[in-house]
Amino acid sequence: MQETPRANRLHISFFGRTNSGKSTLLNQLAGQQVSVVSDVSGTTTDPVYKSMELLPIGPVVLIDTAGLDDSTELGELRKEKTIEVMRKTDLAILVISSRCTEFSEEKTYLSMLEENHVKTVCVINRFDGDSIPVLPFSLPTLELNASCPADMAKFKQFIIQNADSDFEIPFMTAHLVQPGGLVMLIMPQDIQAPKGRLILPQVQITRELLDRHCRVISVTPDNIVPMLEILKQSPDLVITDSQIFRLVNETIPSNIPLTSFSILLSENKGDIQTFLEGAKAIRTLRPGDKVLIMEACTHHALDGDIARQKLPKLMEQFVGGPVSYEVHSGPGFPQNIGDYKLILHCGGCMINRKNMLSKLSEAQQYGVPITNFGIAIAYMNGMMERISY
Ligand SMILES: Nc1nc2c(ncn2[C@@H]2O[C@H](COP(=O)(O)OP(=O)(O)O)[C@@H](O)[C@H]2O)c(=O)[nH]1
Ligand SMILES: [Mg+2]
Repeated sequence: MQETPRANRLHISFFGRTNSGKSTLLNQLAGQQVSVVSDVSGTTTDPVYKSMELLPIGPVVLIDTAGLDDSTELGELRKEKTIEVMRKTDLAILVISSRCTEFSEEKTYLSMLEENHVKTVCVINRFDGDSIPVLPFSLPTLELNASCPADMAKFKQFIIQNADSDFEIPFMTAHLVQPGGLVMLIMPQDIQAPKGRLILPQVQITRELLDRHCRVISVTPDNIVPMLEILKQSPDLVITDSQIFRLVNETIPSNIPLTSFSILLSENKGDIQTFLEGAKAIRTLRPGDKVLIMEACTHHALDGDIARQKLPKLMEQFVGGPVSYEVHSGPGFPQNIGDYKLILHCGGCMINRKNMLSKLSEAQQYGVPITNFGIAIAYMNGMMERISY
């Protein structure tokens, strides 16, 4: 856990036809051979990821993609992968070779990028001795020679200028507790907790609170009461795993502000208003309605799994009969999302903000309400008035 999680890095992706010099450019920028460079079209197949520090932006991840003009059987699959990458991209770099004489392919890229609301800049890769083509679209553009190390300083500067200056990951707790405040974290280390480490939201929130000079105490649920008894003051804020919201609600005095890791994360990853609105749709569910339970990453499900057992059980009690739920893991939604009455999404600690926002807008486009696990649990336990967000 020493590395900045990929989800908190600015995602910079390279798009463009095969042999335009994308991989060469990425390798030069990263200062190492990350992506295979070759003049055989379609050498880069799966997207290639390289994390690095790009100061003053900070931690970034560079993503190399395959060209869309690859006509092999795998072409269609690559297109899907390309779209998947676009949906998490904060800054797209469209690489155009100076040898290019017509720009239909580039226009296809641009319309796909626009559709996915991706900020885009152009690089014209000047192959030796070539003149520079005139582009039929206007975007911030840099000319360079991808195989020339001396051009990399210009390229870095170009990226820095065009990266969103507001990319800073905002604090999740600033509106709930002041520096110096006392915060109690309730973190069950049950069988689902990974062996020997804390999960990402717990690590991130702890780190943020320490950065903000709060005083942090962590307990498992059995130690809530003993800890409260020895404290000379009440905590200014309690942050719990949302799976035990109900128990914590019964244990923590009602005058102490209470929230959960996933609720704090949803402010940071996406748009909490959309999730709060989405939660209201739970009330309209009827037995048999289709509900999509969406996990961003795959993990081995254990007994008591939140997505497969806890949430379905809670929903069944709330709705008054079993709903027809489907669990889907992975970066994107399944094909048929219009069929669902509701989407319950995990906290999304492993995906970046851009990725979550893309999903919210896709759900919105299909008119399907979406909320996240923590808010759904709070809602079904009648705790919406009780929680702070
Ligand atoms: N002469 C020259 N060759 C380049 C330049 N950039 C890339 N190449 C070559 O063009 C071919 C394709 O480059 P690559 O980076 O793999 O392109 P990609 O398919 O867009 O990733 C390779 O043989 C590179 O060595 C350049 O600026 N000048
Ligand atoms: Mg390549």
